[in-house]
Amino acid sequence: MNQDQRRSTLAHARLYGIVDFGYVARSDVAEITQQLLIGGVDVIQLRAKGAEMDQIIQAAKQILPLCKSAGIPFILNDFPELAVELGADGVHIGQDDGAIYDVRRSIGEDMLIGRSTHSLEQAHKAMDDGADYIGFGPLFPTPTKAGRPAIGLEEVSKMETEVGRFVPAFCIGGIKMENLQQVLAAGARRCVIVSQLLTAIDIQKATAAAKRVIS
Ligand code: 3NM
Repeated sequence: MNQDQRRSTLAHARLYGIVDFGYVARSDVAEITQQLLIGGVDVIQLRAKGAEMDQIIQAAKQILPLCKSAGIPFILNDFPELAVELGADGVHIGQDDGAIYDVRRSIGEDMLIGRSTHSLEQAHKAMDDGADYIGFGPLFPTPTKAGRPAIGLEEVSKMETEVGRFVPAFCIGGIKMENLQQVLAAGARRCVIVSQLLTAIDIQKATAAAKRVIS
């Protein structure tokens, strides 16, 4: 995927899926990635907090070709240099992972940089600093990022108008089928859903159901 394809795929993306080691056994990485892709996720991230480097590399090498053949960007959480080495489409970084400018300098212009933001102010800053997309949340309390306070729905609409119109913004954190309509009604256009998809009995079906609502 070249730079233009990466950015245009992202511009059309609605549902962002994460292969999160907190829910996915190492042996199931390929199978679960496939289910998310068939279900209709538009972006896939590997999030492997606390994992050994060789496990991250092994998982990324399984996910990458699946994303490539689906025409979907593959984003690595953290580790910009590794993302380059692996040939990932982008890297996702948190608020504490340094300046976007420094990551851009190390990975170049072609790859995507996503930034987690937890307030309207941070969303503006990420856009101004050149993020290709942002995460915005957590909207609701979530076991996937335990301890981080929920920001609620109040700022979603303003964030979409002021930032999301220019830089794809994915709402995240505690989003489920049960509250998805409410999140969209608050102004969200794109979402990340992690635990509800990964703990579903039928991941493909759950993903397709969420995609239908969000599209
Ligand atoms: N980042 P779930 S919330 C990985 O707000 C992550 O930056 C967040 O998982 C943020 O869909 C979150 O299970 C967890 O709540 C999302």
